Amino acid sequence: MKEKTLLMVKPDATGNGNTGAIIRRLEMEGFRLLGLRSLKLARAEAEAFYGVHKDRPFFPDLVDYITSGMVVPMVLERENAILSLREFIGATNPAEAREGSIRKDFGADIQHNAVHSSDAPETAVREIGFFFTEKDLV
Ligand code: FUP
Repeated sequence: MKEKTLLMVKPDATGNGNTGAIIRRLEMEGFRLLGLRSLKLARAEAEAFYGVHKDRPFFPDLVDYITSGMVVPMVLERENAILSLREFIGATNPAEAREGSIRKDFGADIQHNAVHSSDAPETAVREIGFFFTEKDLV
């Protein structure tokens, strides 16, 4: 079944000039780009986006980091997009990520890990809706 998911290029990767290379890999892997933005998140927006982590010790640092520069959220469509994209980006910590994965090749550490992607169907709907409306998606 075709699914939509959200991938967000994070400030370490946009700052290092890796946005284009990451999008290229996604397209080569068969993910079709339906929508794309670039923006800097306000603190309240970042706190809402990562609300599920609000009681975790790393939350303040995560919000500081994700608001420190440009992010590039995008909607991607493919068969089994949510799980296959999670597999393609690799483990949260780049040091543990699969060889050839996006986080292995473009991430530096568990915070500066290049990209975010939705982890389940409900999360994908929520995260797509956070950045895009239906008419943004071709
Ligand atoms: P993921 O779903 O792979 O993005 O990872 P999580 O939802 O577990 O974590 C969300 C983000 O919190 C990660 F991308 C990076 C950050 N994080 C930390 O900075 N430190 C940690 O110990 C765990 C996560």
